[in-house]
Amino acid sequence: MSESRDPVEWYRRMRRLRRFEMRAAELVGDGEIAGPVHEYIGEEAVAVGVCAALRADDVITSTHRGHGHILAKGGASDRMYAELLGRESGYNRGRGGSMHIADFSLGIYGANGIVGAGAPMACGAAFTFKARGEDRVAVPFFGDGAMNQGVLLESLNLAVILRLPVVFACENNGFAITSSIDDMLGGDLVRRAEGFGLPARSVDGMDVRAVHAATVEAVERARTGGGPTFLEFRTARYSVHNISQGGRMRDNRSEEFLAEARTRDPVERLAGELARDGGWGPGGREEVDEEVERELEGAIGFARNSPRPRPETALDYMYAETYPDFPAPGWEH
Ligand SMILES: Cc1ncc(C[n+]2csc(CCOP(=O)(O)OP(=O)(O)O)c2C)c(N)n1
Repeated sequence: MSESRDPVEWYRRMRRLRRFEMRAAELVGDGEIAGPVHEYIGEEAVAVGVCAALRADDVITSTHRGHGHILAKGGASDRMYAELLGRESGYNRGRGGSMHIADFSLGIYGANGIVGAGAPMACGAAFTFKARGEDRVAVPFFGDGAMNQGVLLESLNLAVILRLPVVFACENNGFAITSSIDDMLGGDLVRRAEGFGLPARSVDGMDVRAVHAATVEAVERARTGGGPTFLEFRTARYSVHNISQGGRMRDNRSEEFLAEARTRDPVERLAGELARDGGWGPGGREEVDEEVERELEGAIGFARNSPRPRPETALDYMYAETYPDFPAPGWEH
């Protein structure tokens, strides 16, 4: 999905993320999706604001809560639903499920179930861009919980010493599964990042305009050789950590906490601003919403009508059969 500075387009993308997730939750409830689904609802402004500041040839790495990042970078909803429903037409031919969706052609270097693991991958991509003299940028998305992972901290250090074109996008929703950041994080998130020697700032992650503006600035710095930036986006996830056929996970956040978060809803906030400023086109919000519903309805239909992998192919694609340069000349067992 291309760069965009159009707030109506941002709304369309956020609405698409939200409705994609709501329909996915229904499909879990109906027993059509077997694996776990980590809903992104409430955090839409982060993925949309960040990805709208990226070029098509920039890359992202994602997380276990990845649907929003993938859709915002241009992922196809039909192939995503097909993957969630375990169909051959899915991004991973139905074998990967929610946490392994990737599309290298769109610069999506993959969702990732290993907390923090997208950061070194983004550094690797950025290192390649720099070595080749390309002005491309890599953005790892990760949560506040990942800030306690060693590999994330090593990646911050590496990005600084190699002056890599990376924009670290930290989605601080205040919780890692059921653990509050107040109980889990020593010091302050932004100051911790600053300690590695890169510019770091905190941004209202419920405001897509603020997310976009901060990212544009960081991307510009990275693209022009200024090195990495750390952005903390203060956001909120509305749902429990994940849902699955096994039921909903325990949630120890209070009703008051969730109710307060919903008063800052990113989708409704932008919709309200557009209404106030006369920013909607002739068809208004309704036209955009209907367009999104039509797309998702078609995407779910596509997934449902796609065949499941045949059982005898269960091990296909598990192992690489050949490596172009392996074994290397002279290499012996
Ligand atoms: C290396 C590793 N450790 C632990 C886990 C188990 N785990 C899955 S999600 C999660 C919490 C992640 O929290 P955060 O990074 O804040 O992301 P959020 O779920 O809030 O989006 C944990 C601990 C894991 N998947 N990988």
